[in-house]
Amino acid sequence: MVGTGRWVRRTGIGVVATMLATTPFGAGPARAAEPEVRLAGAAWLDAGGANAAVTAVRSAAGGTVRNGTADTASLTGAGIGVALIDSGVAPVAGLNQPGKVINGPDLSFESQTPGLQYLDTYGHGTHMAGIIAGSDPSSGFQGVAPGAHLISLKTAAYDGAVDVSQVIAAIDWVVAHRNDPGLNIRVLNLSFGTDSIQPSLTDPLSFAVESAWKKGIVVVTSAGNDGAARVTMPAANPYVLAVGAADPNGTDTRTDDTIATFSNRGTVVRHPDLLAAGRSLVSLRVPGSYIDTQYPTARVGDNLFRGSGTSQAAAVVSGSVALLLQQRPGLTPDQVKQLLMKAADPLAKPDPIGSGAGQLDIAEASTLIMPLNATQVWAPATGLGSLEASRGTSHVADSVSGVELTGERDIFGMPWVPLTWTTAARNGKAWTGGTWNGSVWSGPGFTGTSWASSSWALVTWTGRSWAGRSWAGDTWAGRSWAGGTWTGRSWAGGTWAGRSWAGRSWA
Ligand SMILES: [Ca+2]
Ligand SMILES: [Ca+2]
Repeated sequence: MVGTGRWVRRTGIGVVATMLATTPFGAGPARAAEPEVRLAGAAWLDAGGANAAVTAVRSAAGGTVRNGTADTASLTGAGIGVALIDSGVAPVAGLNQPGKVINGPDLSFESQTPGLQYLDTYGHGTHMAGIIAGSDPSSGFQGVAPGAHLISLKTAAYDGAVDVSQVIAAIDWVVAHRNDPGLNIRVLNLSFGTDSIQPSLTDPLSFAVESAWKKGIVVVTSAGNDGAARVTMPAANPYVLAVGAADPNGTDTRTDDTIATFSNRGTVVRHPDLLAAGRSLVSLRVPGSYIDTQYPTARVGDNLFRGSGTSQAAAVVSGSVALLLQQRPGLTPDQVKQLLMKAADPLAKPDPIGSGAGQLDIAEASTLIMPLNATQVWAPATGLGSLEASRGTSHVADSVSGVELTGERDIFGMPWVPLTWTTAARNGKAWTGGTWNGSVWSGPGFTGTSWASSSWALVTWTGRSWAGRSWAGDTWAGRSWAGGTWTGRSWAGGTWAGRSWAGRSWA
């Protein structure tokens, strides 16, 4: 049903090897044999059974939130919308209840394939969604904010093919629709990063997340999984939350916690703001998805899946922010950032660069008084830099012609005009109905709980039509993801490891 040759990576590097052992920076640690994780205690680390993740990820956030003198379990993130720009969300148990997931426009290459729209053929987005807001009464699985709702923006196809222009369009949509009826988007989880070395002051992706932040959306980004002395883009933007991964080392106590080996350290100038648990987190599985078939040993029971990465760490933070915002809806993004950093627990072995303020402690953050002066005063981004530079080394390619999408143009081949875009995006007006950057990307509005799709009438950057046989027949390949950007890099998925697997598909 999914992934049968429609989207194929042709990097020339084995996908598994790419995911586990190579890094675009050449300095990261090989993570090929992620050891079997068998842990006592720490339920979120190793479920060991269908019910073991029950409180699970909430514990990873640093304890149960205290809400004044009220019941400590009273905060669930209810009423808070968390936008998730990722590979879509599958309607698996825990995410399929009415109102849990609202689909924004499907901006991925799979949007033109009926039956795949909005769905998560990769498996990554669903894993994030489960950590942030999953809630399955039948199994007991709960994410950090089980009462929050998700707004899913699918941008990546099953093999991870995605262009930066698609991600920017999705961010712009979130800003434009944050206050639509029923959405109340206060948080944006973006477990995505390129190896752009363009300064954050000029990088368009950096500008996009900064614009969202300044419109009141807490943007949570992952620092990257290369163990490198840098953070990926857009975590490089100084306003947003850059999240690194902590390794709980198999125990609930934090005294033995360290920075995960794969977590990017950054520099004195820009490094993770804080860490959250990011090793071997258990969340919801998408049977038959790309990661499910590629990493079957990561399965935990039938419904759960284990994953590591700064992606997962970011998702833990996003859920936690939803809890804080339910408790104190008036908090600004700057105030949220300061509360989280003030409450964070320094590691036993201090590392102020790589670990930032320390490890997320949502329980303490919920008790701190609202900061009076939390305003960040970084130089504002201009966004006037290069779209091509924002891609770093990641490019999608037409598998028939081999033509890569490069240069100052989007997936439709439309020219990128920085001043026009920044003027509109800054004000949340980069979208007009279903049109973005001069092309029709989606339908004009919601139909039920999903934003309507639209046929992509225009041609691609190679001049061929999106529609028809060529599209459905393995047209696009992520062959130029030489840096392994998607597989554990762009989406910061990190390592997927685990035990046995019995084949199963989902439909
Ligand atoms: Ca520990
Ligand atoms: Ca603390």
